Amino acid sequence: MAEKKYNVAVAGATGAVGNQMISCLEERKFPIKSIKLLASSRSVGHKIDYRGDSIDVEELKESSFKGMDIALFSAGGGVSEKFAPFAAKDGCVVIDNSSTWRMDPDVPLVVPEVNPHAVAQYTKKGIIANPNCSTIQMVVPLYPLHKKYGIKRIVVSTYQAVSGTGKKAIDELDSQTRAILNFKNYENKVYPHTIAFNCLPQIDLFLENGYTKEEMKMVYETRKIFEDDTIRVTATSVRVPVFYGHSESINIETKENISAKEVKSLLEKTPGVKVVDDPKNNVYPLAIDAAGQDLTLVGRIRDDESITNGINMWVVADNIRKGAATNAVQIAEILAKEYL
Ligand code: 25A
Ligand code: L14
Repeated sequence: MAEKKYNVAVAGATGAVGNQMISCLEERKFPIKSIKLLASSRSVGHKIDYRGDSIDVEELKESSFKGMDIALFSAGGGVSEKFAPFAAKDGCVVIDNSSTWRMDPDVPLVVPEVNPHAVAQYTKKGIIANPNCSTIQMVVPLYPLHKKYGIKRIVVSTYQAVSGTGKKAIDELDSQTRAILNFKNYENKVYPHTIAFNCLPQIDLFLENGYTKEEMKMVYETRKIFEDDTIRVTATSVRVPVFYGHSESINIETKENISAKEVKSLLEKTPGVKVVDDPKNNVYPLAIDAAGQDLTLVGRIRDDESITNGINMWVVADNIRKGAATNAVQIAEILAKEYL
């Protein structure tokens, strides 16, 4: 039987994540009948290559999704809020990368290595949410540990690349770095402070409780993906002058007896994870190695000697690929294979 093929739209096609979504569809040979590339009116006139064809970028409109089967959205929260319902109404299933729909009880929040079964809930609103980049790379290695040892508490600090904010932030780190090295003047346009040669303990806006939205996303999204509201999570999110690849220092406390040795051997068998942990030879996960590939790298796996059942680890992934585009395309693969 011939393989079924799909009409796929990408909304936000000219952005950092949208571009990567197009490449992932191509790399993973997603069965595409036709592809529609959508962005704001500013991008009309641009062309993007897809499998050797040069495709015109069209303006995103309410009527853009007629006849489409799947739409991958990464054009910001406001665009998703406004346009995803129009796509769903026209029978086009939305896989949305923004934070808008993630905590909606009628929208599944999916990491394919963890809760692929949740995709089935797409029928409620016609929307599936892609989690936050920092959450995705944390839950991929922690899920098998949670199943086996029962995680009580997670303490995480992130070291996040500028590409998470989009193209304009990539340009800002580049231009500030050049300006500073050449004793030139520069402005802070994207972030409230200089990001070049600096670390900013703020990602997204501050909330009433003193945490940032990014930090609280890690708390709520982890509980939803693990389908366990008892798990305690506390996060500190930091922006660092890195272009691609988020790093995370993760500490967990478990109910059952756990050891670094067992964690290492369990993670060596975990799909989507690569253990990179040979400290004697200075081998551990690095952002520049994680960038450009799809695995979540885990290293520096150590017993937390301050408590009975605790582990420390260092986890790194490409925030634009596994943290956004690859995860979205993996969801599309499950949707196409099992449900459409
Ligand atoms: O609200 P959120 O969820 O927090 O998301 C905020 C932003 O974060 C990125 C993404 O930025 C998003 O806009 N993002 C979201 N989730 C992410 C994740 N998980 C994530 N990044 C990483 N990880 P981006 O820059 O990567 O992508 C922006 C894309 O969205 C399109 N877009 C914006 N508004 C739109 C729209 N498309 C349709 N309708 C709208 N109303 C945007 O297209 C891009 O594809 P564009 O046409 O606006 O931009 C194309 C070119 O124009 C330049 N440009 C951007 N803004 C301006 C501009 N030029 C002049 N003036 C401007 N104001 C850009 O340089 C781009 O090349
Ligand atoms: O997906 O790094 O909720 O500035 C919003 C902030 C993605 C990262 C999300 C950043 C995040 C982004």
